Amino acid sequence: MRSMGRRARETEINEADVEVGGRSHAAAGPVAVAVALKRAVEHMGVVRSGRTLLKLNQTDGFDCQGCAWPDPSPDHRHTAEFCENGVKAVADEATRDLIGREFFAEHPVSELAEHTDYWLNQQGRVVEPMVLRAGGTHYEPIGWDDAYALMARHLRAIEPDQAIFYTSGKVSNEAAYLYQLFVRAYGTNNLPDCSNMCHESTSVALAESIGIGKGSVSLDDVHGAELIVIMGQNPGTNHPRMLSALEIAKQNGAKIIAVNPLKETGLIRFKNPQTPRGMVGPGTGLADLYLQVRTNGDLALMQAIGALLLEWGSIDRDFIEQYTSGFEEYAAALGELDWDQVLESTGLSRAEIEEAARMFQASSKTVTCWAMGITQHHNAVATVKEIVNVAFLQGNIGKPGAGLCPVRGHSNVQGDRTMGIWERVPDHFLDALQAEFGFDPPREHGLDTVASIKALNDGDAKFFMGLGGNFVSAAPDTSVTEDALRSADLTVQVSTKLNRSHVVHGREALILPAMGRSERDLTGGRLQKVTVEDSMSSVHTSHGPLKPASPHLRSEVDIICSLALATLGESSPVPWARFRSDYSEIRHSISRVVPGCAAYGEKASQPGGFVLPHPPRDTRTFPTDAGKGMFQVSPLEVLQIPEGKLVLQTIRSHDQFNTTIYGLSDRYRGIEGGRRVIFLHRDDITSLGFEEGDLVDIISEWKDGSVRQVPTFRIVAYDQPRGCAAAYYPEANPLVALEHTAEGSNQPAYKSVIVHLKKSDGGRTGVVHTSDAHTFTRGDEAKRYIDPPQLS
Ligand SMILES: Nc1nc2c(c(=O)[nH]1)N[C@H]1C(S)=C(S)[C@@H](COP(=O)(O)OP(=O)(O)OC[C@H]3O[C@@H](n4cnc5c(=O)[nH]c(N)nc54)[C@H](O)[C@@H]3O)O[C@H]1N2
Ligand SMILES: Nc1nc2c(c(=O)[nH]1)N[C@H]1C(S)=C(S)[C@@H](COP(=O)(O)OP(=O)(O)OC[C@H]3O[C@@H](n4cnc5c(=O)[nH]c(N)nc54)[C@H](O)[C@@H]3O)O[C@H]1N2
Ligand code: SF4
Ligand SMILES: [Mo]
Repeated sequence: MRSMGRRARETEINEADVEVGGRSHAAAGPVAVAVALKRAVEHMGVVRSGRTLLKLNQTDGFDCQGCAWPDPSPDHRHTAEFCENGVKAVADEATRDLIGREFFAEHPVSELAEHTDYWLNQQGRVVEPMVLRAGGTHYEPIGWDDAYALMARHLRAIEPDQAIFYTSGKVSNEAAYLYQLFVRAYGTNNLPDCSNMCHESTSVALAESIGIGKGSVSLDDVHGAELIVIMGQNPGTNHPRMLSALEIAKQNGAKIIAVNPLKETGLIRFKNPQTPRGMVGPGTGLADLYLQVRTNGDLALMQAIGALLLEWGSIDRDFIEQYTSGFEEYAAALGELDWDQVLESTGLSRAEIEEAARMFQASSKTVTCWAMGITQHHNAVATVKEIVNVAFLQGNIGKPGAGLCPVRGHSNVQGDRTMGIWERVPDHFLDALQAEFGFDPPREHGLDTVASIKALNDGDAKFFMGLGGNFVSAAPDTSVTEDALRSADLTVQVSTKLNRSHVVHGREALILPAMGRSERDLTGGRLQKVTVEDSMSSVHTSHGPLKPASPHLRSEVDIICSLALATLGESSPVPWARFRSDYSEIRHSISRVVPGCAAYGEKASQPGGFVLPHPPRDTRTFPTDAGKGMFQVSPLEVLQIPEGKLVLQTIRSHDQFNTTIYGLSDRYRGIEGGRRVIFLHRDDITSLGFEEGDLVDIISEWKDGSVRQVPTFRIVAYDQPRGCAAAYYPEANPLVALEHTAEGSNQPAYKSVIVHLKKSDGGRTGVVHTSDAHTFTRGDEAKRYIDPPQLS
């Protein structure tokens, strides 16, 4: 394989190199353009970069592999319709660095397992299917047919419910539709996905409150809003083009409230690289009010704002009467709101909360956006319901310029759910599958991500397949998740790049290399396209311009159909071979099975695609049991942080996409060259007896007496409320106990872990190998208890 020599591919993270500077004062601007171009050229070269980026997010091109933020309508698209992180995502996939059999022959799996996800990803695209035989030390090449036969043998030897089929949210609608179809035809609903770790709390809460688990706004609504509230989201890094939408809104007169414990540069000022004002001028100020809420204080904040709006009579009585139910109970509960608890939970002053409420009062069109800072807590479902309650109060659903805007993560995570990737898909969906194909899909609910890990560890599951993603690093409780994968008979990863889920494996393991979004898919001898859905329910087509990284790659559709044929045989009632050779056949079937998708292929192919129906947004119809928008009453529980402890949240740096670490520059927060840092309030550093720059181990303790520990994190002072702390994901994942999940959604509560710090013994500075990057001690007889909500 070609070793490019343009970049060192042998770089590990040497934490001794970490440099701490000041926070940036504006997001994007010329630096973002420079960084993006540098990364593109390093990975792809000049010509390939140009060819690829001109097709990114264009109607005749491919959908960005990055986040799920929507594209502007076709008549408003620029030639360069992407952001720094979109370029990084493309460059990471379209890299000319390749790894084949020589690489795997040179590196035993035990050696690969020593490396971080950062190093593994740098090695390049996997170019042929590889197998790790039982007891083997190295991955070896395997033919595609032999790989399918191996999987089929395993799948036939177990009960369908002993198999787990994970999906990550980059998978196209066509592949997602076929995957759930295969899994259900095989006989199980065990379809955990990254959404279980991402916006599950949103989906559960919205389904109960408004009858549909998706957001209710379009990009035009954001542009036209009078007030935009951004809660628990860091768009400058994770949804950078959202800043362009916010800029338009500001130019139209909108106000912005940011709710976030951390001062995030991307919520403060934006320098739009597409305008002179952004390149050389001051840029655009974003947040008019920045509420540095204490971690997990959002439920209390929304209750308080609701209470004030009620007190002031600033409510839309007609909307409440006509479209909602449960108002009396809600108003009664808020009438008894305990302001001491509100102030304790939020860490804000009453004046700050009143100022926010006045901004709600003054706005006739409010959009509320949120992401992981809301969904990854024990009470996340309740918090989302409070966001909806406030929207109901002011009638901010189903009118232009207003609505609910959960901002999704992966570029097609929402589409995958629409296509049936869901362990608890409703019966009407299964009925439609049955009518279309004539088999009886299983009706019992399947396992979500957390339950899958338990099932593997308990010996109730034996087979794990990941369609994309990096389950081992993304899931909580790294030790427990690693044990789970190791206990499987066969683990299969359909992947583009190497990651930790390939080196922590079952008794046998397969790596099946798939084509990426940027690549031309000629499966079945014709140019195939796929479709995706963004965070605002808009569906459109995507097809890549590049020659695939290797002739041995297969499309995800091809892999699923071939696996289905090998496992279920030719007598399967599903026309797998036909689907494989012509993806428009898949779209015909989607038209008949998936709600809202009539004439799917035709509509998706129009320039800009089409928007899926959303009854509350479109007609203020609420498909709940009562046919109304449901006010929901939830208790206010204050997250107690015991003396000497901190509440730790785990976040993304500016130079990663989830578990894929692109580089070591978290520019906006002033961190360069390393990742093992813990952000603390300056006064907490002192009161805990440390100094800035000290190396500490982070420890979490649980009710069952188990203890989790990650070594050598450097203390960095950062602007945030007292008692709060932040560290990067996935380095901090070993601290999150598997059972520490959100009530009602079972989503890991990655953003509220009670921890304490201990001075490091200094033994593991420098390069910290993943394999010794955490310790896990099981509880003994004498159980130690810590305060709720750190439950287990
Ligand atoms: N470049 C890049 N883009 C991405 C991703 C990536 O890794 N890199 N990941 C994609 C995916 S899958 C997702 S889900 C999204 C994630 O997008 P985000 O949700 O923006 O990602 P996080 O880094 O988890 O940041 C959460 C934010 O919530 C804040 N926060 C934490 N706890 C609380 C709280 O209790 N209350 C409030 N109000 N705020 C809180 C944090 O300070 C942080 O600013 O991004 C997507 N886009
Ligand atoms: N502590 C903590 N943990 C978290 C979070 C957090 O905020 N804090 N966030 C959670 C969230 S929101 C999410 S969404 C999950 C993410 O969990 P995942 O979606 O499982 O993880 P990713 O890192 O996005 O997956 C990256 C891998 O996907 C593969 N890949 C990339 N592109 C393609 C493709 O086109 N096709 C195929 N087949 N494979 C591809 C590559 O091999 C790459 O290594 O992590 C969760 N984990
Ligand atoms: S905002 Fe998201 S989808 Fe758009 S170019 Fe950037 S990473 Fe890609
Ligand atoms: Mo996500």
